[in-house]
Parts: sequence; structure tokens; C-alpha cells
Amino acid sequence: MVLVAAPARSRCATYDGGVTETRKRVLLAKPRGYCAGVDRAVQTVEEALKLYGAPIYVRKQIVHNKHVVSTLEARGAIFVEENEEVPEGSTVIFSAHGVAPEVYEQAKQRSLKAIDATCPLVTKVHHEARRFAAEDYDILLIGHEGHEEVIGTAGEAPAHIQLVDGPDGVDKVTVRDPNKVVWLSQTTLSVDETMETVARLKTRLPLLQSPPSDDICYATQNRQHVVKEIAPECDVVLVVGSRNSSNSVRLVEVALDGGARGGYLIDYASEIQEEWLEGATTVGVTSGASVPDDLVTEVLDHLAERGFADVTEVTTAEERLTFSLPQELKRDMKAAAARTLP
Ligand code: 0O3
Ligand code: SF4
Repeated sequence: MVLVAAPARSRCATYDGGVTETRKRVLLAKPRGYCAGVDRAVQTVEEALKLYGAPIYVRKQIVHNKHVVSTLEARGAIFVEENEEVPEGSTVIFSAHGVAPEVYEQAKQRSLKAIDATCPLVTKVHHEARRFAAEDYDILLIGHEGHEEVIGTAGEAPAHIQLVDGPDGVDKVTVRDPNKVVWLSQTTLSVDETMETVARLKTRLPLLQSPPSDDICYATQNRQHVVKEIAPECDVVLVVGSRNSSNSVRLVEVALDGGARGGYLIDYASEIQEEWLEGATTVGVTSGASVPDDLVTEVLDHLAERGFADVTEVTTAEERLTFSLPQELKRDMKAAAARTLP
């Protein structure tokens, strides 16, 4: 079902579901932007800075967004690639994408105070990997080679997991027992491409089992679904997100597959090129799960200055999920609050 909100900026815009519209307009996708896991991870760094003071070390980008990272850096977060770069005894936060068990081990050896900002929905996939490995399954992990989430999940059971990087990766798969194979996936993949990969795997492995529940998370699915709805109406879709953000990149692909003439990924409104808008009547706007909404507001302002002032928000799902902060941080926050009581 598509819910169409009252136009965000003009009283006369309509989402016409196919009727030709000649007036310049924007279709603004909802849901877009921060998911529950990103919100929690960013808050984790912010609260840690408040509680322990700067600097706070963060292993890898907390989320894959240039603006989020530079904003937190300005507040005193230091982003590092590996635990070895963190001075012994310091606090380190692990990013939302998850880490392999050996990373916790290294942190312990360096006496680091580790705070785990892994999204609980990524942790769920780690648990699935551990459980199927314990039952001696071959696990086919569908995901993008080199992505941090895939490295973390694969690290749970390297001897049982092999990566399948999209439909073209299927032919390389070899399993010990075709009766005991399961597929799992990265949380931020294209739903359609993943189903294609699974279909191909099943032609080779008819008894392939599926994850107990969706590994591609609700936020990824919702953001792709609304873009699919608006793309046929759009000349151009602008996706706010960074190049290394898997879910943001997928949204551009979904827009193009859905019929948009152009689809562009931008970190900031200033990157919009005038020729992208030439001859365009309807511009779609959305953002990846790691993108703060003020960046989208800047894009809308930029478009309004170029005649695209009519904005209609198209809603295909309401999201209410939230996650509480990591236990280790909550414990310290509670202890600090107790110390300040009279
Ligand atoms: O996994 P992806 O590259 O899309 O990461 P982002 O952009 O930081 O978005 C949040 C997703 C995440 C932390 C893992 O699911
Ligand atoms: Fe969690 Fe999904 Fe957000 Fe990733 S995209 S952080 S799995 S909610």
C-alpha cells in the first residue's frame, strides 16, 4: 500500500500514480535515512564522548557516511582501521557493521575497553552463522567481497562459510554435502538480486535451506520498496549516501531498474550537476540508512531553488523500531548518574 502524505512544501502537488504531470515536482521517499541500527551506533559514539571525554577511538567508520564520520571526528572521535592503532587501555567502539570474534580477542589482549555498536540485526546473522556451523552445515554467505559486515560474519565460522558475491558467484560454489547447505546474507543487499542468486543456487543445490528469518533487514527492504514505487514516475532519482555505503548504492540500482532515466548518489547537495535536472519534471529523492535527514533537507532546498518546490512525500511503510544502547555503555552511564546523585 502506498500512503501519500500531504505535500511537504506546497499545497498543490499530487502523486498521480501514472497521470502525466508537467509541473516540476519532487517525490520524497519514506522511509529513508537513519535506520534503528545506525541511530543506535551514532548515539553510542556521542554518549561515549560525553561520558568518557575525547578522544574516543572507533574501529572502522561507525557507519558508512562521510558526513557522520567527519561530524563525530570534529567532536573528538578518532577513527582507526585496526585495534593496534588504539593506545593500550583506551576505549574503542566497534562499528555498526559487526566484527569477527578475533577482533574482541585482540582488544582484550591490548586491555582495551570495547563497546560493541554492532546492529542487533547483524548480530542475529552472526548467531545464525554460529548455529549452522555448530551443526556442521556448509554456509553460503551472499554478500559483497571485502565489505566489513561480510568479513565480520564470515569470521564467526571461517571453515564453514564461503562467500557468494551475487549471481555470478554461484558457479564457483562447492559443498561437502548437498543435503546440508544453508544460505545467509549481508543485511544491506538488493532484495531482487539476492533472490536471483538464491534461485541460481537452488538449480545447483535443490535442498539448499534458507535463513530462519530475513537476513536483509527491514530498513534495507523498506528503502528499496519505496524507491521501486516512485521510480517509474521519476525522470531522475537522487540518493543521498556515500560511495562505500552498500545500502545507498543499492538504492541507485533499484531506481534505475525501476525505470528512472537517471539515478545519482551524492554525499551533499552541492554535488548535484545542473545537467542531471535538464528536461526533468519529476525528481525522486531518498537517502541510505546511514544518512542524517538534514542532508536531505539541503537537497530539497537546492531543488526548490531550481523550480522543484512541490514536494510530495510518498510513504510505503512506517518504522517504529528502536534499539537500546550497548549494555557496557548503559552500565557506565548508570554508574555515572548514580555518582552525581546528592
Ligand atoms: O552496510 P552498508 O555499507 O550499507 O553500511 P551503512 O551505509 O553504514 O548503513 C548501515 C548498515 C549497517 C551498519 C550494516 O547493516
Ligand atoms: Fe541494522 Fe539494517 Fe540498519 Fe544495518 S541497515 S544497521 S542491519 S537496521
